[in-house]
Amino acid sequence: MLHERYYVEKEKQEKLLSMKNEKTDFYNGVFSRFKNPVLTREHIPLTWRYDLDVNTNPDFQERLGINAVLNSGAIELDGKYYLVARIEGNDRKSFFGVAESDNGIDNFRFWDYPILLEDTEPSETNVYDMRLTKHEDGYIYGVFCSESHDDSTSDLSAAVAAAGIVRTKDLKKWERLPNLVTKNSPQQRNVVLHPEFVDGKYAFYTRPMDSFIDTGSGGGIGFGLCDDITDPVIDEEKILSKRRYHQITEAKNGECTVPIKSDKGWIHIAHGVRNTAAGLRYVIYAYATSLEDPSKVIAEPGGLLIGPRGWERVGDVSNVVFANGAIEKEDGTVLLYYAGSDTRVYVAQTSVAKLEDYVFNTPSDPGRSVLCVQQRCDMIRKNLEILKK
Ligand code: M1P
Repeated sequence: MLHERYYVEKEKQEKLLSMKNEKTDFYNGVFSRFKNPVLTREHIPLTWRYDLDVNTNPDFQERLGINAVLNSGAIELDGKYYLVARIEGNDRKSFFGVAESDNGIDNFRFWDYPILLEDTEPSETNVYDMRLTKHEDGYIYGVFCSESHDDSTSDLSAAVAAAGIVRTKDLKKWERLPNLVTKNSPQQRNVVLHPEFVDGKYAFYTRPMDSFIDTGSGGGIGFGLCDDITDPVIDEEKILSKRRYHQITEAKNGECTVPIKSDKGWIHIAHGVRNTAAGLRYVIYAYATSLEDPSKVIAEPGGLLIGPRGWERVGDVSNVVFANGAIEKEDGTVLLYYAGSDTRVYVAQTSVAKLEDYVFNTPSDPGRSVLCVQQRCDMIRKNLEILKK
């Protein structure tokens, strides 16, 4: 017999899991927002949190609580939508779990077990933010942050971030490969594997960093090639999306999702960070690179694509939107999964055509207030002429 509270909690959860999601009335012509988050800590199976044995847990207490469900990799396989979510336990350690849905916008349910990675990195303390790449070599790769304590100092909170790599064919069996080595960057986070070979090599979007939080001399999102994914070494990184003074990328930036191929170029979704009196503010932006040379930027719309709004702003790390997964459907619809304030996962719906229009036709940031006003006045003047007719 189970504790009576189990049935109450189970029913509450079933109601949440089977809730339909609807678009909000938010409009900007580029993407739609949805009312409900697609994943929250309440989506985590009760079996992951409670000991259901009434002898060892007579009061039905949560034994291994979950604090948040956030930055999720995303992939479509055989008509189903999968999120490989970052799940953070009450103990602050993150791990990965696969949640599955038929439509990608609601009814996500976690599989029976979280992903147990091969324990090949003895100093690794935490793992998070997996990007999933369907690579043309036939594997699905997961690239994530592998974090260890920095033993070279007595500072308890000093850490080292590296890019961990796993691969799979079915999201069930995962093979762990060595962590990525970038010869010129001591730390890496937000590393994404490009889906195609470039000059016959594996191509990575990197984010060179001098230290764990500050990117320091790291100038932005990098690009590097590696010959052998089973011994992944990048000799040289070229900076493509740069950090810039008084723009959304001033403090740091990072590649969010696997780039999306359009007729005009690779469309990249990234995050930009600025510092404020209230702490770091994370927004999502987009840019494009050339189809012939994915390391060459060909369009850079100014400003943010998604900023934290409403409830998205509230959570463990407030004022943050962060994405690491998107799915392009066969009809060109794009589902972009983004976390609100490191606490829960939302979905935005757009399309390759809309993103292409946005990336190639949104004016770039001219860099100074006076130029921005001129840019806006040019549009207003044209609009007033149109309205006069
Ligand atoms: O707390 C916001 C985000 O901070 C980090 O991103 P970045 O490396 O760009 O600073 C990541 O740890 C991410 O998980 C987190 O959402």
